[in-house]
Amino acid sequence: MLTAWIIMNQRTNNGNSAELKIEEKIGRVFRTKCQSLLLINPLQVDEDKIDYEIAKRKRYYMYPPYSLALLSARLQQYNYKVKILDLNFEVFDALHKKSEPIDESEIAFIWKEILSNTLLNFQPDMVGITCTFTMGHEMMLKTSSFIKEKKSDLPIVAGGVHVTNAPEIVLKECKSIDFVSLYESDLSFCKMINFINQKNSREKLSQIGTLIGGNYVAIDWRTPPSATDLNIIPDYGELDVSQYSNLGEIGTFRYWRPEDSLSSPILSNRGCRAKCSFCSVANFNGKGVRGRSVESVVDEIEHLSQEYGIQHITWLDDDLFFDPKRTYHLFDTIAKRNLGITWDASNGVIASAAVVHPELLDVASKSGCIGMYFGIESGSNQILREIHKPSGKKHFFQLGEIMENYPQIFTRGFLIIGFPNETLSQIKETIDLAVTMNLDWYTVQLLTPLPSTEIYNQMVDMDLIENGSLNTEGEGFTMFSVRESEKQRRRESQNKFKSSKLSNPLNLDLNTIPSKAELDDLWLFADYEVNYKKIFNEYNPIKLKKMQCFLKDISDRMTLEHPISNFFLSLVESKLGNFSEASKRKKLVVAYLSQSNYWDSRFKLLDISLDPLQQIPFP
Ligand code: B12
Ligand code: SF4
Repeated sequence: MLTAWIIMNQRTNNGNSAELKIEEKIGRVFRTKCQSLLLINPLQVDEDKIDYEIAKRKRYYMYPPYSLALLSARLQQYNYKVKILDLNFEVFDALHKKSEPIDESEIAFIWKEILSNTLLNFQPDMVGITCTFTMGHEMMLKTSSFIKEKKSDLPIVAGGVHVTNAPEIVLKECKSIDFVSLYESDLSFCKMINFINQKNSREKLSQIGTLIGGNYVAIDWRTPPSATDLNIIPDYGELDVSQYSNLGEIGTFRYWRPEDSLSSPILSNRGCRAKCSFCSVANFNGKGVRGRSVESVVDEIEHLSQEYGIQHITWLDDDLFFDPKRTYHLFDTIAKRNLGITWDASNGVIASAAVVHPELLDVASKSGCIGMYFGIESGSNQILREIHKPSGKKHFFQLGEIMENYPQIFTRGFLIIGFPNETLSQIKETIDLAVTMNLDWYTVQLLTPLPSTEIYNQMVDMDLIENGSLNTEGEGFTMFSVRESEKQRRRESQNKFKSSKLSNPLNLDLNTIPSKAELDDLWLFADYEVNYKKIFNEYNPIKLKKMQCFLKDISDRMTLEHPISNFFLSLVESKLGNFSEASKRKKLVVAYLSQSNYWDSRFKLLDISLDPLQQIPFP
């Protein structure tokens, strides 16, 4: 099967015939005018994968649907009636109110009932459905099919990053979806609705895909919003944005901001200056970066604070530090307007941008920055070149030094292992780099080949993944359905009582290209090397305080019964002089190890001795 983005490029000269065909299909699907629109955010996790205990610990992401609120604000400018239904919020809200675990069928019952009632009461003329993540594919399909079962003639349009990256797969696997709205749809979707209502000519249609006679047809020329078009504040309608952070995670620095502070996302820039081979942003947003006006962004923060009591914001930007003057002005205005908010850059800042303009870090810290991720990915120059990373090792080393000046900012780095043909020696370079940079924590991930990216095509050519497939299941390179730490926990529960013959994969021949199974094992060892090992020699009280907050979050909320995090938490507590807490954690470590062969063998392989805890008395 040809991949969707190739087809779309081929069709660029074919605009007119595609337009005519799509016009004709719009006429068939939309039989009446389209005045009221229901915009739906489906459940973000498959019904059968939701774990009641994990949900109760607020471990799932819980972002208000920013894209739908933006579309709503814009559609209302044309006097359309819009309602946003966030089924993800509704399910987790219901789940949090339950005192007993609920199963897959009950979860399905919750969202289906709410959706049925909304269809009945709101009586929309069409439904728009969003899907950002490939992992959301199944639930988008189920939600659309359910709508068509209820109302077979109700038109459905799907949009979002995943839909754009794999439009043909989406339409072929889900016949209930009539059209896909491609790329940034701020303007194009309104034009489509205006066309349906005979307020636009056909020539204005853009970024629409559909199946006609089983073949994928698209109008692929784009009308992306300009920087000025972006100056619009999302309208969440009846959604209570203040409730989201009570149900799950927004951003990744929950443990380092004031407890229970209300949080919300915000977007200031669209696009990224770079074009990393594993990332789909350049394909989606096109070349370059467009920034909203500083006033518009700060007005939105003020609105969030006054309307919903938001105290913390998470930037959705891909390239937050683009245009140093504007960025400086933005952070400076936030600081001067005294909005009393904190913020984090969970998505990652380009390391070279921060190193070349350290004044941005200064003003960031004055404007309330408490957490920053940096995209590092690899410590191998060769891999950094191959993936077109906009920063090199020299930037990363410098960054590590500069960030020592901002101890109040929790610094994190993204690392990837498992690039095509990546050797163990290159993986070790990544580990060494991370250790030298000494950021507070690193997220180590196995490479995920996303449709529409350069690396996806390379891996297809190398027969590592199947072309045209979402690669969401199976033993090969798969999309992340759970985080790596959760994957390890699953392996642990399956192997708790088995004696393990594992050897430390870091001791393999340095020229080895680890298999997928070896990478799964390597993850734990790499995670240990870059994150935990350094704690033995850490005595800086601020660093220890950061570790205390983070390790508590891992041990008590993120993954329970984790002897490694509890071991190091015990060590940190004793270094901070909190001996009773240290001994409580020590007791847990001993208990967890005695219950699990899996952990016992890993402790031995990682060479973790309980000796440093000997001085701590048992409670
Ligand atoms: C913020 C963000 C996050 C946040 C969460 C955001 C959220 N809402 O849940 C966090 C930090 C948690 C996150 C995590 C991850 N992310 Co992320 N993330 C993003 C980011 C930077 C911005 C998304 C965003 O909100 N954009 C702003 C809004 C306004 O844009 P939008 O949603 O695209 O909406 C526009 C259009 O799509 C369209 N549209 C959208 N919906 C609809 C609906 C209709 C009806 C219509 C007509 C139009 C339409 O119109 C909107 C206006 O133009 C994107 C990159 C990007 N630029 O897209 C990556 C991105 C989405 N993430 C990505 C990845 C890989 C991940 C992770 C898997 C990383 C990891 N390995 O752990 C995790 C998975 C999270 C999970 N669900 O389990 C990939 C997704 C690829 C994919 N196909 O799955 C992206 C594209 C980045 C990349 N590397 O290529 N992410
Ligand atoms: S710098 Fe980040 S957002 Fe930009 S292309 Fe690379 S991975 Fe994507």
